[in-house]
Amino acid sequence: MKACRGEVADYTPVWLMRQAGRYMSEYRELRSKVTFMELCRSPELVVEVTVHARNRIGADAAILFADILLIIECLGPKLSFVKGDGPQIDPPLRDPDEVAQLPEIDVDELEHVYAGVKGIREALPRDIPLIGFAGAPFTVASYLIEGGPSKNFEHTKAIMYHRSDAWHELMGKLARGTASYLQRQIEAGAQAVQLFDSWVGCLEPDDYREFVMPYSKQIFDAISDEVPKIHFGKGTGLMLELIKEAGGDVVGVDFMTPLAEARQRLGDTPVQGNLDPVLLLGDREVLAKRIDRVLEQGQGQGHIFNLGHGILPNTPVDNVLYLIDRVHEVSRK
Ligand code: 1CP
Repeated sequence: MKACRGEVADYTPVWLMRQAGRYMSEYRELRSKVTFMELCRSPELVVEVTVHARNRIGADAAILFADILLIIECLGPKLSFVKGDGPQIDPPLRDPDEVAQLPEIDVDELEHVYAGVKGIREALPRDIPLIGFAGAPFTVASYLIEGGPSKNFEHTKAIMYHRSDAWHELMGKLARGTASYLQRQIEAGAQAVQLFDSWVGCLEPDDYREFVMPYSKQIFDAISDEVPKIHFGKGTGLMLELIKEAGGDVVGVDFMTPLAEARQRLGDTPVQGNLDPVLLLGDREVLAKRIDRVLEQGQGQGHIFNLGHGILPNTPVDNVLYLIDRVHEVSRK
């Protein structure tokens, strides 16, 4: 929490994006018994997965077990996760004329998420903050429109470039719903929130400014000032200043952007990142050097250590434990 505010902390705090799930055998065992959606809809299981993962690795924060795509069901389409293929949204929103018929997002439908937040807060050690999260409008819109993961975002960009009326209406709807969703997580006990704009790096900065920034900004402006907000996007090296301008107290930096450069360009704004998650798959000696380099470039004060994108499914848990210990040891004053 101190690092989020840019204050001096005893050591550089560390958590890992996607730390709560897929690389842990305990998680995979649980998932062999329930579907991903069943897991997400069960506050008891959400508490178990979130708290277990944080305690197992000793991270300085927990991140809620949920998914950025849960909010899509509030708009009507059905969300499912198919083994090997990732998320599927059915039906995808391909016809821009259908945007006007989409309902306003009612975040009461995500009551189970807030129940999970409340339960996690009660089960976590008192000094470990809980991070709530949501997907940013661009990234969520891309899944809604494409129907699943995408490489070129062609349907998404078709609406954005050619039917900007429908695009702006959709983004407005997502922004209002996402702001309420995050606010409800905060009211339930989330002590920080992160907005994931994972795929926004597929846009040119001027397009970001025109088609995306107003909506991410609307979210940050609408939610409580009392908790720190982290704003992350991958591939954002050319638009860090715009990400900061859109809002949030901390800018998440991906692994392709030199952290020292991010610090220099962002001034006093705290940063989070940015070890390449692939380094956790390999040799400890190389890993150690790279951890130290991130710490050095992060410059201590106002730096939250993290990966530059989510942890990969085949990461050995032992390497995660090593990473967290090393960050603490090397950075401790
Ligand atoms: O893993 C955790 O720490 C638990 C919480 C969590 C978070 C923060 C999950 C559970 N998903 C997310 C965020 C999320 N979901 C993002 C933003 C972070 C990022 O960029 O990685 C994105 C893009 C998604 C969408 C999503 N959900 C994908 C990616 C698809 C693609 O386009 O490549 C996938 C595979 C999922 C499913 C999912 N979500 C979470 C888990 C543990 C899983 C695996 C599903 C399973 O258990 O079978």
